[in-house]
Amino acid sequence: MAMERESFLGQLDLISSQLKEKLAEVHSESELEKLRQEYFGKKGFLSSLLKKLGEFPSEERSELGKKANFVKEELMATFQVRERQLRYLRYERLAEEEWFDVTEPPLPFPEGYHKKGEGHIHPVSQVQKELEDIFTSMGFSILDGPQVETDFYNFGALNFTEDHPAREMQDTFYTNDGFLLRTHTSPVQVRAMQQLSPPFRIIVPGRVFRYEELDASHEHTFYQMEGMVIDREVSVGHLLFLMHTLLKEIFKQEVNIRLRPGYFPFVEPGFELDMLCLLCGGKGCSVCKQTGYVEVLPCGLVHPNVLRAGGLDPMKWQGAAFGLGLTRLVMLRYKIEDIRHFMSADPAFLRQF
Ligand code: FA5
Repeated sequence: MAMERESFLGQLDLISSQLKEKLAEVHSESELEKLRQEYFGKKGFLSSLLKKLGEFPSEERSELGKKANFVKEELMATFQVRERQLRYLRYERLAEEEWFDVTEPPLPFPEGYHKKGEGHIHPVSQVQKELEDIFTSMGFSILDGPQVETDFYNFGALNFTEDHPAREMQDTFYTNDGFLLRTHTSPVQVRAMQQLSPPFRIIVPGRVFRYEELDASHEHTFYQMEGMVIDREVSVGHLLFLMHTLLKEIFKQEVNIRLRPGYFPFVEPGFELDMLCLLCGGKGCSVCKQTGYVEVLPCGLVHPNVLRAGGLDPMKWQGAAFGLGLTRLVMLRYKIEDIRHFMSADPAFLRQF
């Protein structure tokens, strides 16, 4: 016998409330997987009910179909939230179990790796440390953020809509369970806004990843340093002052810069700050792709949607942010002509710095 409209809606309601109750009671990922099969599997409660849609006349079918899909999507979203909570709890348990002794002395370097007394800090870490000193002297705090990120922090909260072509410029590596390797240090902008109370100034040095075609200036794994100022009134003037100071201090000389419009969904207006290539003095080489300038500092004023995602009211707070290509800056400073040297296992490369 064909199903009645009311009975269909009643069952949909029942399935929805039952599943929500059960979700709250599930305490392991394996129990959660069982529940997924029970409800969303081929013969699951929800899938079986949805199959019955075919028994309704077409005008009722489209109304009921819409309702059922809405409920299904809502349930799947609740499911995902629970899934993340359980995974997070598992990671927390792991972190507690897998502690190690940070005070243990390191193993000695292999024989012949470097001569006695020759060991030193990696060039990227050297420049990072100098930048940290410059910024902390200007009242900035240093923050860190996860390298394995969620789509929300890496893209969504930064005003990249689901299908926006700007996502293509930052393709990345995805894990099987829905995480990604962060493509920039900008996700920490939103994390900082959620955790600190404004006004504040932060820098975020860190490792980032991209699915890239490799060449002299592109690696799949490299370093960036984010900077962000949140205050009542922040202007492009503040941004320029900060960036000019930073470049002058790092290169210990006056630097020749140019500003041009740049597009990033999370700033408005957005700019690209380029610096005259110190490797070729502007004549053109492989690092500046024969243009004479190297882009070092994309920046802009924080977009109101990003302030909102961080829980701040754009009518009360303003922000400026920049994303320094740290590895490229190190290349300019030490006149390294190919970024791929950083990944080479040859200790002769690192001995030079
Ligand atoms: C960004 O990553 C933005 N998050 C920067 C930003 C922050 C803009 C805050 C506005 C406000 P972009 O994709 O251009 O932007 O990368 C930033 C810098 O990282 C580049 O200028 C460049 O110096 C460096 N970079 C980008 N891709 C690579 C790569 N594959 N290898 C090495 N360095 C890279």
